[in-house]
Amino acid sequence: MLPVRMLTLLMTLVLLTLSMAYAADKDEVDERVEKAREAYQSEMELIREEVAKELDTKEAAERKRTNPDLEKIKTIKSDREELTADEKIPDSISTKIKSRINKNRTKFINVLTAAKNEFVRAKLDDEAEAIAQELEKFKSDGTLAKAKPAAAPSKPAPAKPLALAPTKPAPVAPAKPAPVIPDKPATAKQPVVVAKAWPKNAPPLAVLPFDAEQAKKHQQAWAKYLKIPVEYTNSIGMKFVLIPPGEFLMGSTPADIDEPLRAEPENKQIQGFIASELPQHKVILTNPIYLGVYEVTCEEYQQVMGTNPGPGGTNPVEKANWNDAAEFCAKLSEKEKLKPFYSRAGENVTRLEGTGYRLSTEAEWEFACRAGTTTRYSTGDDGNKLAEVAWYSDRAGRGQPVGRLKPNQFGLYDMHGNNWEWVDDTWEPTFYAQFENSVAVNPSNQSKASPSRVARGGDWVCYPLLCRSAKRHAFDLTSRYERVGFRIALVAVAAP
Ligand SMILES: [Ca+2]
Repeated sequence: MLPVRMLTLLMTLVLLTLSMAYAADKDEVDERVEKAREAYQSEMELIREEVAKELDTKEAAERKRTNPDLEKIKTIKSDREELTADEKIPDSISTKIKSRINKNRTKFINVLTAAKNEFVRAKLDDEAEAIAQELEKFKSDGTLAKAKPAAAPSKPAPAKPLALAPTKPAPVAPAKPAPVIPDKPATAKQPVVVAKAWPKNAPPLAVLPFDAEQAKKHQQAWAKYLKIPVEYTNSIGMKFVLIPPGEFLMGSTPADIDEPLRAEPENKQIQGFIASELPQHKVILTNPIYLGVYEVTCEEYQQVMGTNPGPGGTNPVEKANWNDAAEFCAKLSEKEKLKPFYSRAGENVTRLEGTGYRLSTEAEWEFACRAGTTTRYSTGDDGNKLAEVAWYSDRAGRGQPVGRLKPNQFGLYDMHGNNWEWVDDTWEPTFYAQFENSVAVNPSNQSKASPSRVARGGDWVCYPLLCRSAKRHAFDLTSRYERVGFRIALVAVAAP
């Protein structure tokens, strides 16, 4: 036995070593953050030069016309002046520049988020808090903390062109300015919609967590209330279950993504996807929906589209791009005399907002996947238990026919693994940031700013951490990938 004094000495030594290690880390993290600030600012300077060039070209082109529009020239000139004097980026800039600004912001936000997480892990509470505040401030008005005076923006926020938030806050969940730049800020769709107010006699929302029995009760209560069945089979034999309106925490906490991040020390792209699960935020879904019990199969795809990208049978369809999925929904809606939700022309898809089939929103998908659970997977936190419900880690050598394993508590199969599933939302890595301090009601990102769409659930090759309920991924919407398919939804309407 070591004498108590020796033990105390040892403990002190260990603690001293640990705190020295953290101190060293702190300097390194501080340096990284400072570098990120500088990189952000110098990129913004380059971007402003590009914007200036764009405006000059625009003005010159307008002047060259036979009947130059004097009003237009005036607007361009005033945009140019604001850019020079106030560093305001006008909203008329090209999508290319917008996407460059978004990328720059995202990059900076990711560095700050990672730094905050490191400070939290090292228990450097003050530092973590300072970074959290800087993040908050940057997201809301673009201000950098501790920025070098020379390069700092002279005015805090180019609020007009950068804000996504509605000028009048939405009645239910006023959105904070989003860290993404929409195509047309003034007319862009709000990411938050007004909650449908259900009458007092409507069943309660399905609030997480709940068990299998309660999940059934929620489904039955809403089916009874709407006078519709819990299970529904459509004209071509596709099965659906009723997903009740509900409330849950979407996304992940910094602690939740600690292990997933450590599993990918080298892959910055995957790290970015994982970091996009932050911040965890409250979501309320007010629409009951019917969601496909299975991923759309090759047979079903063949029936509706007349072609089959493979592999065939009751395997989930793969190599369907996002536009193909939207077209499938539109064609099936027409077949069933429902007003289509999407319309496709070539590689352009328009949302018609009809009541027909659509992809679920990202929030609807995660709520349905969790099916009452707040754990990593719908089977708990243990990756080994995932085998009860999912094909993953290449254990079957390829994707499997749908519905071979156990369903989740709502009765949905293959939500984790088998094939990735397209959802309706446009991919923006910082989409969740706007909901950090507010409730997201029926959130749905319909911005056109990004050419990527979100996919969920992981595929049969992914290891468990990539199949988590909160895991987000994105693919180019016009590309066809081996292990990416989809599942469809239909808004459930009360029987007359
Ligand atoms: Ca799946």
